[in-house]
Amino acid sequence: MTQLGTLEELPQDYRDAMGRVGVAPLWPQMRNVLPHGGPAPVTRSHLWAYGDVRPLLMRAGELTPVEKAERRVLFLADPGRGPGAMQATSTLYIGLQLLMPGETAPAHKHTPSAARIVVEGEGAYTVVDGDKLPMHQGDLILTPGGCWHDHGHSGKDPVIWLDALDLPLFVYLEGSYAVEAPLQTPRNRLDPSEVEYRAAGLAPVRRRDKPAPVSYPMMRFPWARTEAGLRRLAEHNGGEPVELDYVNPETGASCLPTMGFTAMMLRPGEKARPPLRSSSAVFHVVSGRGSSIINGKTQTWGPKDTFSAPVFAAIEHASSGETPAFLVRIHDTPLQEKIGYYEERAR
Ligand code: GTQ
Repeated sequence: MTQLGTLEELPQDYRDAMGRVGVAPLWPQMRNVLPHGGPAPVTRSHLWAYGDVRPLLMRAGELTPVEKAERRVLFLADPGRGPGAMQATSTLYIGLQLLMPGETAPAHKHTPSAARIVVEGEGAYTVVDGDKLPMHQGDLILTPGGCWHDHGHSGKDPVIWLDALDLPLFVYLEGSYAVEAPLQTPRNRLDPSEVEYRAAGLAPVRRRDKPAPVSYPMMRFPWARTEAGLRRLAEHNGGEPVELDYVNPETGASCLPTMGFTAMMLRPGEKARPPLRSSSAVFHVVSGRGSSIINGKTQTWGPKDTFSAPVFAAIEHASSGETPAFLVRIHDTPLQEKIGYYEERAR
């Protein structure tokens, strides 16, 4: 590989002149922005143990009233980017949000898309574009970009959920902003996951003058059905890895434009070695225990823990114990496919 010239080799008066005009030479930085052979990820794999984060979140519940926070969230900061980085990987923002009984988080809509996975507690709900979505443990709830959403809690115990947003992408685009509104008055009806899309593979017949809502027909994926689907697949797929994609039930496409979600089951004692992927990922443990070796580093996980994997990470998951482990994988493959980039490499 040719050794390229450095900035220091250039005369100071030339460097000063470039600075005054607002230009800079590419060649000293060429290999930084176009490293040979493969990317040089900034993200470092990290595990956020629920037992470490939960007490801090509960303390936020005492220190900061929800009115002063709007969203009472501790976000997961990638150690590869230094303290306080508002991203868990290149494109994924992940936060843990606390709502106490009786509290509400006001309605807003924003350009980034969000999804939530319920971690703890019963009785909370999110209202998305007028539909009241109950939040049970493990449920995946979408709040796509541009959709109004507010949160409420009519239960007795604190509720905590995990937020995933494509916020870093929108910040990069200089396109991130929100609009506020009063709390929504929910429609008096069950959400489409309980009605129109109650059975997998079936969608209501539409009329020409009332076409299907193709962008976001279903905002809630109840965990009970996801887990049942995984368990059944595990019994009948010849021992292959068990992973289901959360898709738009009208189109089969990813359920959000830039972020993808899958539910994984590891049978007791099972090891899984996914291909190297150009997408980064965050894994959230719904239940079960195990460990994942990510680029040589072992992350040992249990229920409600969350851990990250950079792009092209070498990953090996293994469950431990007598029961299966269930994880949700959050990734940015849909974005990468849309820009004609997504790559997988065999190991
Ligand atoms: O619940 O609407 O973690 O707007 C970050 C931004 C949650 C939310 C976050 C948000 C929300």
